[in-house]
Amino acid sequence: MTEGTVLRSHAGGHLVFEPQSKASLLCQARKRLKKERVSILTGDRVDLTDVDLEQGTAVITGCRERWSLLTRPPLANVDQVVIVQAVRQPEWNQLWCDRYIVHFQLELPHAKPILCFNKCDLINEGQQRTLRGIYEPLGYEVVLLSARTGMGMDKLHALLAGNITVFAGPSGVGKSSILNKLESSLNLKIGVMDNDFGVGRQTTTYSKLYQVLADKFPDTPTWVADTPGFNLQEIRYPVPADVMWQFPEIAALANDCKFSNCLHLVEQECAVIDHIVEDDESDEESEPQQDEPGDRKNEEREERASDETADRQNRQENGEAAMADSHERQSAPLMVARSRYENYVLIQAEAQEEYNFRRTTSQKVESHVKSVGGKKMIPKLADSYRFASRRREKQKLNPSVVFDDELDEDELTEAGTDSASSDSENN
Ligand SMILES: Nc1nc2c(ncn2[C@@H]2O[C@H](COP(=O)(O)OP(=O)(O)OP(=O)(O)O)[C@@H](O)[C@H]2O)c(=O)[nH]1
Ligand SMILES: [Mg+2]
Repeated sequence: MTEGTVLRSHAGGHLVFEPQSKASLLCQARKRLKKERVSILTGDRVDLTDVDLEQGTAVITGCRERWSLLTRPPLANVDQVVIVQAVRQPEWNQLWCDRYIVHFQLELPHAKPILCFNKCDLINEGQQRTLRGIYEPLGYEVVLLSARTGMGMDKLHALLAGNITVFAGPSGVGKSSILNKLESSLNLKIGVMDNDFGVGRQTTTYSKLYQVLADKFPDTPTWVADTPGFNLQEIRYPVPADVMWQFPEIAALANDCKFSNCLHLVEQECAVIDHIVEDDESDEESEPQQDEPGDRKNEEREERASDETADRQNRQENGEAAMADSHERQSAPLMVARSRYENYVLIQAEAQEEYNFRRTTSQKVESHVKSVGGKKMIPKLADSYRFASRRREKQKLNPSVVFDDELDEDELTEAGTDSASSDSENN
C-alpha cells in the first residue's frame, strides 16, 4: 500500500499523485469510505492499493488525518496562503486586502499569510515602498511582483519551495498569470479584465493542486493551488471581541487599555485610539509611471501630497509621532496607521452583523424547536403563548396551589411575609 496526494477531487473520482512513480492516477474510493461518509478533498493524503501504472488507476482505501483545512475553497493540508492583490487594474483596495488577511488568519491560524502585490509594473518605486511599509513592520512577508515582467519571482520561489501553497485573492488580480509564470506548462486560463467594471471575470472556477518548480527543487515536491475569488458573504469573521487579535498592531496595544473588554471603538482611555497615526503618504510624492500627464487626479494628488508634507512637518515640530518612512515605522514603537484602524472598525462592524445573524439562526434557537410524532417539527412558543400542560391544569384546579408566576410582585412579597409570619406562629 502506498500513500498519495489528491490533486483534484470531484464526483467522478479523484486525481492522485503517487510520489514513487511520480505519476498522476485516476482513483476511485472504496465503497466502504463512501458508506462511512469519508469526504476526500483536494490536498488529502490517501492510502492507495491496486496501483496500475499502465492504466493510470488505483483504489483509495483510506484518508489520513489532516493538519489543516481550508473551507472556502475546500482544500486539505495547506501549509500557507499567498494573498494576491493587484496594485492597479483592479485598483488596490486596502479594506479587501485586510478582509482577506483576517479570513486566512482564521482559516490557517498556524501560518501567517504571505502578501503578494502583483502588477507592480504599473506603479513606481515610491508606491511599492509604501505598500511594503504598511505590512512588513506588522510581520507579514511582502512580495512585490509582476507576472508580466517577472519581477519578484525569485523571492516567491524561495517561499514556495517544498510547501503546499494556496493562491487566493479577488478575481482579475493575476493569480493564474503568476502560476503560469511559475510553470509555463500549466497553461491556466487567463481572464481579461471587464473594463466596464474594472474587475476580473471569475475565470478560475475550481481548485486543483499543481506541481511547480520541479526542476529547481527536485527532491521536495512544491504544490500550488489556484482558487476562484471570494465575495463578501464568503469572508470569515471572528466573534467581535476577537477581531483585534487579527490586527497585530492593535493586539500589541490592547492590554494597555483602561477596560479589559475594550473594543477600541469609542472607549475612554483606549490605548489603541491614543496611538493612531496618519498614513504614510510618501507614495504620493512622485508621479506614477503610466499615468497620462495632466491627469486631474494626479494634480489633486500632488496638491494633497504637498498639504500632507506641510502637515507632517507641523506635526513633527509639535513633537507628535509621525510615520515618515517604512524604516522609521519599523523602529517605531507601538502605533496604528489610520487606514488600518478604519478597516478594523469596518471589519468589527461586519463581524458584529455576522454574529447577530448567527445568534438568531444558531443551534440554540433551533433547539427551541421540538419534534412531534417523529419527523414533524413545530417551533416551541414562548411561555406566554403556550397552553398549560394537563398536569399543570390539574394542579390549577386545586385552589390551595398558587404558582409563583401567577402572582405579581406585590402579591409575591405579601405571600412571602404571610408565609414568614405563619412560620413564626407555628414556631
Ligand atoms: N500589467 C499587468 N497585467 C497583469 C499582470 N498579471 C496579470 N495581468 C493581467 O490581469 C488579467 C487577469 O489575470 P488572471 O491571471 O486571469 O487573474 P486571476 O486572478 O486568475 O482571475 P480569476 O481567475 O478570475 O480569479 C489578465 O488580463 C492578465 O494579463 C501583471 O503583472 N501586470
Ligand atoms: Mg484565475
